[in-house]
Parts: sequence; C-alpha cells; structure tokens
Amino acid sequence: MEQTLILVKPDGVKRKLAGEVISRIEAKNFDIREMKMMTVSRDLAEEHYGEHKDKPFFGGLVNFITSGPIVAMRVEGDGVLKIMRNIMGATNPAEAAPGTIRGDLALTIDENIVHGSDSPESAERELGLFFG
Ligand code: IDP
Ligand code: MG
Repeated sequence: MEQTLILVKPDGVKRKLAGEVISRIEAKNFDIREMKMMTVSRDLAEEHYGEHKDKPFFGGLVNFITSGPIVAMRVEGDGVLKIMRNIMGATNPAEAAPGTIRGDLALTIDENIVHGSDSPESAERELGLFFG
C-alpha cells in the first residue's frame, strides 16, 4: 500500500494547527500508521532537504525546520502521495487554492505549515530518515 511522509512544520505546531492537519488527513480516510512529535536535528534536516542544498534558501530552510518541534506522520492509502500533495496545496501559499492546507492557513513560502513526499522514491527515502 502506498505511503508518504507528512510533517507538520514548526510554524504549524507553534500555531496549534497540528490537529487541523491531522483532521484533514483523517477526513480523507487515510491511515496514520505512525506519528511522533520531535525536534529535527541539523543533520536530519540537511539530509531530508538534500535535494535543495544548492538553493539560496537552503540555509534558511534548515534553520526553520530545526527551530521548534514538528509532528511527523507515516500516512498510508491508495493514491496518498498525489492526494496529500493536492490537500497541501501549492508550495507558495500565494498560489495555493482555497480549501487546501496552505491556501487556507499559510501566508509565506518559507512558513507553509506542511511537508509531504513528492514521489514514491522520495517517500521511501524520507520515511527511512524519520521512521527507519
Ligand atoms: P514542497 O514543500 O511543496 O515539496 P519544495 O520545492 O520541495 O516544496 O521546497 C521545500 C520547502 O522549501 C518548501 O516547502 C518551502 O518551505 C521552502 N522553499 C521552497 N522554495 C522556496 C523559496 O523560493 N524561498 C524560500 N523557501 C522556499
Ligand atoms: Mg518537496
């Protein structure tokens, strides 16, 4: 069965939106197989976001994701990768449709509340990092 890594990022936890994100996952009837609150180390952050290491925003991204507790989830269901990306909305909240998590709840691209794996290969890699 298809699985993805979902993170409620530090801004989402700080704003007490973890429950809101979990509700939307549950409302879609996906299965949350594992879930934990944790603080991401710099090593884990740099590994998780390794694909972005040459981007100008990489330093800020690592600082942000390590700045406070997150909630990590292993979520399972048919089509969960694509469907969760749809439920999250576009990376930039200014372009995210109303009804999506980012469209409804986020204002800026650097604090956009959620992470979701973008492919089966990313999901396998990221789930290994957070739940391996
Ligand atoms: P995604 O989270 O929608 O998969 P990615 O392109 O994988 O988006 O980027 C990872 C994260 O890096 C984004 O969620 C966002 O918080 C941040 N990010 C992406 N592009 C920018 C940017 O141009 N400026 C600042 N932060 C960015
Ligand atoms: Mg991504």
